[in-house]
Amino acid sequence: SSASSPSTSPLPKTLEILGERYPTDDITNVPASIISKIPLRLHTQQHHPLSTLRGLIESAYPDFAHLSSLSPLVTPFQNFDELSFPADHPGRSVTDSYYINRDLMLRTHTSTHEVETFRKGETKWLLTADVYRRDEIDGSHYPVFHQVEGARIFDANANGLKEVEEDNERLERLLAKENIVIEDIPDVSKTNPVQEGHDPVFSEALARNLKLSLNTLILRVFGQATKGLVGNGVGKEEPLRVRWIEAYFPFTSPSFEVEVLYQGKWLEILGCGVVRQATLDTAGVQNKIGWAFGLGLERIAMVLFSIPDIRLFWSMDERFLSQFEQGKITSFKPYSKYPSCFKDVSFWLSKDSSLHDNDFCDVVRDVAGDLVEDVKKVGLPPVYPHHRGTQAYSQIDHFVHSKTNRESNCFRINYRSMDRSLSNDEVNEIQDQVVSRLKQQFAIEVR
Ligand code: FA5
Ligand code: MG
Repeated sequence: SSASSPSTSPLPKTLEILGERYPTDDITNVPASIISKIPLRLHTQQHHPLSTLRGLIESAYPDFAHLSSLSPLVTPFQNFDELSFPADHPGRSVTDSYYINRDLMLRTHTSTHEVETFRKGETKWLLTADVYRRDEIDGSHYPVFHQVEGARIFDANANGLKEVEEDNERLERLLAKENIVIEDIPDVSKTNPVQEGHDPVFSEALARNLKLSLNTLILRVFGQATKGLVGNGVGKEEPLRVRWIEAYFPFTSPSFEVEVLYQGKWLEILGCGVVRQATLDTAGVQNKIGWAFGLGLERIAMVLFSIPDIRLFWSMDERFLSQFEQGKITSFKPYSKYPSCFKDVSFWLSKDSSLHDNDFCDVVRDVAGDLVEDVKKVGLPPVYPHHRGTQAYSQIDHFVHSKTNRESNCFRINYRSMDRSLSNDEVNEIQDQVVSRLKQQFAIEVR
């Protein structure tokens, strides 16, 4: 990987994505560095850890449809409205999501495809895809990551309920034999309620089915790791610990998140719940009722394959790629760490202009690509030591100058390649490009 060439005009009239041209407009915010990731589809690349993990998850649901080829270009209507997101939900904001234009965006989650998949008549399905979110820069966040959506729907009648209850008994029996400790919570509660119009008995049975199904999946995925395939997980005799937590999603109720204890840390791996009936109604399957989950692949793959930095998934370096074999969970052996190079950018932001942290990070990523390891806001510049510790300036990463009403910001960029040593000249050149892009795109005055 290397830095992209200096960008000229930050906003062309059209953007080419997967061979098609799309017009830009006043809310376009998807940078070239993100567009270049769209064709890669890591979850389908043979030998890639994300592909192996996808296969492992699919093998736990052999009788489900396995989908993985849907375009990431979706309408905000599909991504949000069809899933009952309120009009003012923060996820819709240009600071959180990537927009091609007002009518087209990059999906922020695989739930985007629930309606169309149910509409096709699928009743048991998994869907794996790349998803896009604007976010901070560090070892565990990347603006592109991968999710697996899973869903199962049943006839909303006595036969359907019987099917769920029988499946629950089967799964209970199966799990009883396994070395797993589950911290459970009620299937429904006042704060995590049955949907209006749902039979409480059916809804509870569905929530149980969802939990049992996912506990079984987790056992398969993490149990694999504990059965000696990798030696650094929980010990062979230690039980696998799973914890269920109450959650909220606009498109499910009741809703849950699941965490797994791995190497002494609780790891959030998925969100799920009983599908909102509005979703199924929109999809034309009003007579069905069911559950869905959405699971993030990177976090699980990082612990299963001992991958220390989320950027490594995007590495083209043979020293990374050649370590993995399709279908096998093996520990990554890091090659040597190259030195960091820290550079600060301090600037004034005039009061009537704005620059979100995510805007800053996107500029850095666009210029530096994967040569940036992390970006942190740093404390007050030493020229104003008297501001330290006072109430108004207790937030150390930025402050407003009392006379000129301008805001001061300071970010520290950590440049480090995963593949080689960076020269000082090279980093200085990248840093210069970052600064000039910032000046070009935002009303800032570099200090
Ligand atoms: C969702 O995306 C929901 N669509 C999940 C869902 C599906 C709920 C179906 C109900 C029914 P959330 O934003 O919490 O929820 O993300 C789900 C999972 O994706 C998280 O548990 C985590 O494993 C992963 N994830 C989320 N954000 C990131 C990130 N920035 N980097 C890596 N993984 C992430
Ligand atoms: Mg979450």
